[in-house]
Amino acid sequence: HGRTGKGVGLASAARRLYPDVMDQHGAIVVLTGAGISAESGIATFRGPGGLWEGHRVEDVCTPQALTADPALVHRFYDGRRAALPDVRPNPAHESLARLDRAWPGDVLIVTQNVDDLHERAGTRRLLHMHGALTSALCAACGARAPHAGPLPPGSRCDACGAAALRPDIVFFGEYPYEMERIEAALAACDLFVSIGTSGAVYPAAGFVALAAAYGARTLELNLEPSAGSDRFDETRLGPASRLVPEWVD
Ligand code: BV8
Ligand code: ZN
Repeated sequence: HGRTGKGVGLASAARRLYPDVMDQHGAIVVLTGAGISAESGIATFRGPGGLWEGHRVEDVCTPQALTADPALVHRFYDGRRAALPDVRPNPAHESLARLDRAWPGDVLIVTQNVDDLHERAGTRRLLHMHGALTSALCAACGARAPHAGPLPPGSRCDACGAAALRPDIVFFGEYPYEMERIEAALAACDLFVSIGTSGAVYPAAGFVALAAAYGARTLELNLEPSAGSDRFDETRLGPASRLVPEWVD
């Protein structure tokens, strides 16, 4: 490449990183977690201030909690959805959007996050494996539809009419979205990069081992060592808003 001015930066950065892997426009899979949105002002889960009304995400983000106390669970997600207009993408989201636009090979950004900061930065090859605050799921017919504003328990589904809308969030014990597509991308990628995740939650925490088993090079960009750091070829410690632009550009 080098056809577009932008391409030169990416190409030289990639060659500097993994010359053997990236010359032939290698395929890249990026996994992001709450750490990439921390500098945009969205609290992470397992750091200081990671609790919400004294609850751990593991206690609020389950089908049992939704059945036992729907108002609490809906309130948890309504509060996080309402905060979206007050935050904006940071340089880490913006440089991943540049990578998505400028890299000539395959790129897939898989996020565990439910905020819309990757979309708002312009990333298109994006997949929310744990769902999204900006959509609602019908517990009766499975329809998913964009949703803004509060989502009170008993909200009605436009597709089937049932009063069964719930936050479109993958709870603990529920199957993450698009696992087949993710596994295929991991099997085919030349480089796997993990950004801002503690490696505490599966199956996302197992992606590095899967990518490495298929021969990909693996890189971790995180503020502090994670549960999976020793599985990566390389770990760089620091804030995502500095490390991600340095890696991409
Ligand atoms: C499933 C919903 C079956 C949305 C979430 C025992 C062993 C293995 C697995 C299990 C087990 N017991 C139970 C399980 C299964 C369970 C699980 O893994 N539990 C954990 C707690 C042990 N997993 C599930 O139930 C999943 N489903 O397994 O189904 C299956 C089996 C096989 C294959 C397919 C299906 C469903 C998991 C999804 C649950 N939903 N969220 C929401 O409310 O947000 S998980 C929740 O945690 C969020 O999605 C979040 O993304 C995710 C992971 O957290 P992180 O993103 O990593 O955030 P965290 O705060 O932990 O860390 C932030 C990191 O950023 C830190 O490292 C920090 O250092 C760093 N950081 C901070 N600031 C910065 C920074 N980095 C850079 N710059 C900064 N400025
Ligand atoms: Zn429905």
